Amino acid sequence: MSRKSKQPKKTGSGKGMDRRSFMGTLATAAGTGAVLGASSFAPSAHAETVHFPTASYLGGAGPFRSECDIQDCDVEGEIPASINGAFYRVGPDWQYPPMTGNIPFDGEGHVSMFRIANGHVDFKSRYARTQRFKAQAAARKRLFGMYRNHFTDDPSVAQVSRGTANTHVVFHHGHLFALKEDSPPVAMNPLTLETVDDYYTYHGELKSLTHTAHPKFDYTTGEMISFGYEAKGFATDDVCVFSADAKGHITWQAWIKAPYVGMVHDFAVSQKYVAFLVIPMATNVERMKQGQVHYAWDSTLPTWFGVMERGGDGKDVRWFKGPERCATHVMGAFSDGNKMYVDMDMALKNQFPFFPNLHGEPFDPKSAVGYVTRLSVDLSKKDISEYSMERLYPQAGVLPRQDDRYQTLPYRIGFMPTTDPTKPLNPKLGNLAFRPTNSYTRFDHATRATSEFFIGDDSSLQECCFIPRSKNAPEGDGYLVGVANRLLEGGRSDLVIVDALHMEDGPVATVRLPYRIYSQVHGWWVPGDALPKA
Ligand code: V55
Ligand code: FE
Repeated sequence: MSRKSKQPKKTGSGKGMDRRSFMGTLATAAGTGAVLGASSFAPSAHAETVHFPTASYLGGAGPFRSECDIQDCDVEGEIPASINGAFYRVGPDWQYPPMTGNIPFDGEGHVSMFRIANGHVDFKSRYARTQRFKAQAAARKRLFGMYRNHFTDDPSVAQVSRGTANTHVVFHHGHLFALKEDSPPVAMNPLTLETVDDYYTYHGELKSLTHTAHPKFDYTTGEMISFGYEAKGFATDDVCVFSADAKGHITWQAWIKAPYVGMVHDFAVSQKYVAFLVIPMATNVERMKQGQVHYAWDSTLPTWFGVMERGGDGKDVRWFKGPERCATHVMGAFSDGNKMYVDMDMALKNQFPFFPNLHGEPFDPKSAVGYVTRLSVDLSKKDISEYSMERLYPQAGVLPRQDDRYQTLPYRIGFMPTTDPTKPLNPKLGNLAFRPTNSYTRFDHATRATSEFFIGDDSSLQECCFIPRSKNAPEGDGYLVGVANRLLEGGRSDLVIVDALHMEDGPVATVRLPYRIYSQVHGWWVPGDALPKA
């Protein structure tokens, strides 16, 4: 497939090349003028020695930069015999030192896999070979500037996709997709983690120029439902919603307009409706032209909750207003008749210290604390203009998940990494600016009961992911997996496996890695029988 057919706006580079070959890799950059001449060692292309400023090591966002393979990781405890599959995770990991002031969300996507079967665990990690990664590798230097700001790029990469593939990794129609919401998916081989397509367009059927990192899966139909925002290009208010069937063909596509151009990070799909939340993390073209990141938090803006019929043409979309709030992730969503319910982790104000507040307010950690909050509207009411909100639990946290088999369906069980302030903190850690994420909480919406796994006083937990105990196990019956950082060991990483029905019992198994791996944004479980044969 030529790059031209895959990427209509980005012509003139490497047409018809085998993108997996070394020459193809070179051509990716050479065709754009980044590296001219036969040798990637042309001195003008990389006059500077690579050196990372110390600050870029902070915040747990890397750089790690090592692609690894460990066969038979060291396991403490017992891996349940029924666990067979792969836990994938992705996060940003700087390939080259970032532009001064750039933010962790702009590092190159690094994907890792814990392949678990018969009590054994193999670990593998590979960078996604995005167009951007390959161009920078060929030039031996950074060519892209600030987070989602093309004004700050080297002119040579104007035709190269900016996507970093650093946010989420999911599996559908045989492909592992590394996702960034400003660009189409990057397809990887689920067994080898080789990049097989750096600009995936669903057999050429994708009309949106962008693709969310949070597609939803309807396990009753095999569909992957997805969307793109800024879908007709930079700073456009167009949102494209679509669905791909089990073979990756787009069978439904609709366009709607957002009330303003703001971050639409996640979305919600029920059997009947699709819902979006637009938050005051607003695209700021003026600031971008001054060399800043894509977003600034505009506290004068409302939130808008948009609901449309799934499978419709989008003309029915209704936008319901709400106050300033920050919410990025959906735990679960369902409809009941004409009512749509969406559970998100929601905070009062900007939750991201590295996205500036537009009106000069200092970042407020208290207003940034997220709580599981249920957003709802009754679409049979023609006269309402606002959505409803209810805080469901007192636990503070972010990155909620569910038993993913229940996506689009009425669901009862949710999970979230939380910070339990009643638990001890190891005195050897001294005075930390923030308490580490020290627990995973299980939420039962039917009874509002919760239970908690506490990792210990010296560790911090990344996002968790649910593994069903068996294919047809009841909702929430299975295990949680997630990476812990051992804070007294330089952040060394362990994968913990917790019985989701016995959260308080501690991990049933701990997979000990010999080093600190880069921090994950999101992760995904793929059962062994869905993976291709080795
Ligand atoms: C998020 C993460 C991103 C991003 C936008 O968690 C939003 C939310 C890792 O990149 O670009
Ligand atoms: Fe996310």
